[in-house]
Amino acid sequence: MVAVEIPGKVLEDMITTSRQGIHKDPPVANGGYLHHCDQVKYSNDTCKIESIGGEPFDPEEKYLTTFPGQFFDGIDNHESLLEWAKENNIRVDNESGKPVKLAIIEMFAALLWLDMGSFADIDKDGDGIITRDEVKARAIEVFGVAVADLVVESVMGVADLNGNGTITPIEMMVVRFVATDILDHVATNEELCAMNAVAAQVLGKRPSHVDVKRVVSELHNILDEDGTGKITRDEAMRVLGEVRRRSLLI
Ligand SMILES: [Ca+2]
Ligand SMILES: [Ca+2]
Repeated sequence: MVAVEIPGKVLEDMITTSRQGIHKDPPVANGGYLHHCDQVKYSNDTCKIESIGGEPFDPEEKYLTTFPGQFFDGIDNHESLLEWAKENNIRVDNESGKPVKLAIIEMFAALLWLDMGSFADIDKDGDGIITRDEVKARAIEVFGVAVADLVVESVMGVADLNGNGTITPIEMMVVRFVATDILDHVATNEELCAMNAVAAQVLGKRPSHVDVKRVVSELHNILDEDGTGKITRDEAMRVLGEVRRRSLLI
């Protein structure tokens, strides 16, 4: 999968062209029917995108879009994309992007943290650090013995940002922030409010004024790469992307 900003009109044409067969009588399946996430509202009747992310669609606007990198090699023959890429000298090589399987595993591994309870629920000895054994014990409680080993590898891999084999409250907060954002797309103007709610979950209590100040400022140092004082989803995802991970593909 690769993430590319493409003009709305190119995206609309890709969807429309890939679905031409459904308007034939009888309908013709061509195997390239382009699906999209529920943030895109597209009408098969008018062949138009009506809205994206709840905002009116603008064909001239650029939209950050993720799709298989092979589209740029010509698979499924998305002519409008190929023409646009050629005109604008956009090149996507085979090393770009991330394998779909890995992206999906990371996403679900991040989401699993939402089921793991508070930091205190996992940190059984209360020393402020979560070890692999503590993650495993909690995973057995939450998910059962049968899948615990699989879950441990995934959740440790995605949350241990500095790769030292343990999880700190900040690391847990980052992964929960990302997981919450995957579900609710909270990384907008309400980011800090959302982070407060996350702080409450991670600390297992309503954070005190001092807790929040400390945690949020530490979090800002980790996430606010460009120093604007605001944490963007891109910044959170970049931090997640720097995770030193075991190979989850084997
Ligand atoms: Ca511990
Ligand atoms: Ca760590």
